[in-house]
Amino acid sequence: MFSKILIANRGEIAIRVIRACKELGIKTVAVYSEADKNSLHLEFADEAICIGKAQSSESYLNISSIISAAEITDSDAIHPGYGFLAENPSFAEVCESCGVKFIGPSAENIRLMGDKLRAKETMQKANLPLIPGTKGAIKSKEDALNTAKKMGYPVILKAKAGGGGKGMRVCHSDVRLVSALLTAQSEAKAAFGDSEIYMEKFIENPRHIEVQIAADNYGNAIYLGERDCSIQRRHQKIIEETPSPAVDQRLRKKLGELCIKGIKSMNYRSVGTIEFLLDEKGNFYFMEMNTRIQVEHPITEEVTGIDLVKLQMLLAAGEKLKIKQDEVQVRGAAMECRINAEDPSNRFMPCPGNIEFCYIPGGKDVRIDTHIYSGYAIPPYYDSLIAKAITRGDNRKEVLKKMERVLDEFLVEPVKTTASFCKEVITDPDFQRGKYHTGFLEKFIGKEEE
Ligand code: MV4
Repeated sequence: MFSKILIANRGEIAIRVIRACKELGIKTVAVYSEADKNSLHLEFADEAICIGKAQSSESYLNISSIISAAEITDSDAIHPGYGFLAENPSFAEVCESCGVKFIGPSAENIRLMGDKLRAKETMQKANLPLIPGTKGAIKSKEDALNTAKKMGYPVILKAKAGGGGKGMRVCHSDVRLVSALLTAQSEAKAAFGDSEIYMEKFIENPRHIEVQIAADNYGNAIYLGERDCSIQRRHQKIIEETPSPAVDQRLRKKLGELCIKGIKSMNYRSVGTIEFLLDEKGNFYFMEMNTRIQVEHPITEEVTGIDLVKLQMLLAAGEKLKIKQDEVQVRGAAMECRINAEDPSNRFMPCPGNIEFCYIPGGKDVRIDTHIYSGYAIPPYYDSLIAKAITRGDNRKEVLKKMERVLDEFLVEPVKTTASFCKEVITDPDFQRGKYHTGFLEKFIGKEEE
């Protein structure tokens, strides 16, 4: 096992990773930007190194600063958290060539899944059903029009190098398609340095279901149930839960076993997530794979009892999976509400600034992953997630009741947060019945322009 891990991240996930290290007896190195000098991850780590200016391009995304910090501190591995460098195959390669273990899958696997078309092709070969769509990138506007005609509207344009909704466009007619293609291409070029766009049939009102998997170096792989991540706003998840109200034992097994085939076919070795769309008829389709630990991983931990961050580290260190599929048990239910420093009454405008007072709720079966404290100033440079409220229980009803209570108790003064909005969503009668899909939030906040 590693003796010292550098955490190349900030906020709640840096703290989450440090906790796992401490419990495994591993020393920790925090890195931080000038804007994060009062952050708790520095306090909790054994060592802390400033890696640059507030802008993430000059700190948390600066590969050479991070590698230098690892070398100076004699760290033997780097945990990238989520976001920033977590799915950057070049970073994973640089780590390996500097003799520092990247805690995640191989650079080759990250690169393969980062190309959304090659990812689909890989999973199709392993028998996963795909959303009908183009095999390659769209070559011209004529190509786009012909393909849409064959496929039938509505269609969706997606960036080959994309994921998570950036550069996506839904089209209902020829008139819109040509201009949508041009905008999608330039957005993709700006965001990913790659303008290639592919087309899929647009699935209306699907649920977003993702399966957690883990695999070792020795051909062993397990799935750890699913998460329903359909409650999103502008492709940002707000509420996630497990099990999904739309997935029964049979579907869970089917999805899980297909995921195992998929990851075995690419010799995947780490934890990871495979995303599916589930349509109104119960058909499901592979969408993409995430090779990182995800924001919402705690709900899976709460129902399986497995610490996914520790597992990720053990797998990176070359250890064997100790648990077999028939020993993975999903018990009860869990939910996560993301508390963002945003104003729900003003188009979710980020509200960074000073927290004069905060109260973090607790109690039985409540878990709050956060980096905030009374007196902490939320910097304006990074994403607005300030806490994750996680509840668990024997069943969904208990989880919901507990979450309501937790959201009421969550106090962050005078900063505006999404806690009250999350409460409105979870107390909605349709949500309470588990009847929701990816378009659900439109009902609350109206259709917003891209
Ligand atoms: C789709 C889709 C429907 N059909 N693909 C959203 C994030 C990214 N991972 C892919 N996403 C979607 N892909 C096909 N073929 C629906 C979504 C989607 C979505 C689309 C438009 C507006 C909001 C959405 C919320 C969740 C998922």
